[in-house]
Amino acid sequence: MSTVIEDIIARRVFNSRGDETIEVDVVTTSGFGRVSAPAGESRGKAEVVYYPLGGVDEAVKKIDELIAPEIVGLNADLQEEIDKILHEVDGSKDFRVIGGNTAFAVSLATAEAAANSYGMLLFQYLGGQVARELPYPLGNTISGGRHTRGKSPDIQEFLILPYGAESFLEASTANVKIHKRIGDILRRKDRLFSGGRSDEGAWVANVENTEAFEILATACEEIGDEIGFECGFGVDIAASSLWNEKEKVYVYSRERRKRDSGEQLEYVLELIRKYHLVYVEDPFHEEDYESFAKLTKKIKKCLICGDDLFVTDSERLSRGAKIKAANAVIIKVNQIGTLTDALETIELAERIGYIPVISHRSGDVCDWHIAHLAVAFKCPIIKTGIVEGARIAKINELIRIEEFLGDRAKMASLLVV
Ligand code: 2PG
Ligand code: MG
Repeated sequence: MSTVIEDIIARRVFNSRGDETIEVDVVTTSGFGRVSAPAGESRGKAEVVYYPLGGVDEAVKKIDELIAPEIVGLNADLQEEIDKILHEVDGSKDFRVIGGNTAFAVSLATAEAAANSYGMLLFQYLGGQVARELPYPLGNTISGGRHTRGKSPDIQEFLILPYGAESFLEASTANVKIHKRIGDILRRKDRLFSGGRSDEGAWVANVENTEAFEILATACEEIGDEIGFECGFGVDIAASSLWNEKEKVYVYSRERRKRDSGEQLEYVLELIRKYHLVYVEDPFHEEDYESFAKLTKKIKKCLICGDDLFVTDSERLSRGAKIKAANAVIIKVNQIGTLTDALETIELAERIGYIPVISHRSGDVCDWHIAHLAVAFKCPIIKTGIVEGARIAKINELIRIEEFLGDRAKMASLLVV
């Protein structure tokens, strides 16, 4: 068995939105890893740059001309060294030269190739014997904001979290049932409901925020009663998309309302209390650490999660931690570029008591790697949709991992809810 990298092959493929993306094969003497990169729609300003000028074709060239010569011949299990080389070859702070998605695909395909060379699954290779905890699936049911066009809620994602489940299979079954029940309710409510779904497989419906909350509350309660465990819900407000920097207000166009920072704080607090929300992501825009801290201080049993706020960057997370802004952090490897960078953020989160929530992107691919990262790096929550091919790829992989672990499998502990 040998992990020596013999070849790196890059190509242009498509993501679930039909946009071009990069795919990378890392071939070792005794194994192989293949990864293609996802893409966000509501991206944080501090995320790395996805591609160099010239797009995916240029990224493929960079791999052939700049990256492969540096990496071929090295051992694929030298993850940190390879990720360091990616930074050195790029030379910029935000991967603008080779592209963050280029780095992402090479970095993750290297890990996959190493695991494969050892005859191990990715989660075993990265997490070792102790990796046996399954995450709770946080699933999108109704889309709004920048993830939709036309009439829809202002809030980007209405999410469910079946935190009472005792296995991943039970949890993902609950999510599918609730998603279907929400579809039934929407159909009954609106004869014109087309059954349309967003990129993430969530319903696109002509409802306002308040109606969406009521529908989620009903569906979670009904299905919770049927299956016999608690299912909570929450939101990704994606507030940077609502923020108007000039006027210093959040613009809720569907509601025809504007809220300044203080009003936004009151509004979110009211939502948490009224609907017993268990999860709120990006309730404020990406530079407003102070409001995140104020909200976190005022609530008890709810995860306040930073996505655009932290962009999987350990420096931004430690800045937030100093004032206790949020208590959870979204982990999207392609926001920061490499596996090593993402792991640094996860490790920091663990040290400072923040919950790492591993996440898909709205434009994703049928890869399942984040399912393995969740188990390997003990992320108690995976945010990856409920239906739609790219989401199901990850959900089904976790069902397989749970089966593979057998009696050793257990659900992660989610103390906050
Ligand atoms: C988010 C994500 C994923 P995007 O805001 O959390 O749901 O969206 O990938 O478009 O940034
Ligand atoms: Mg988000």
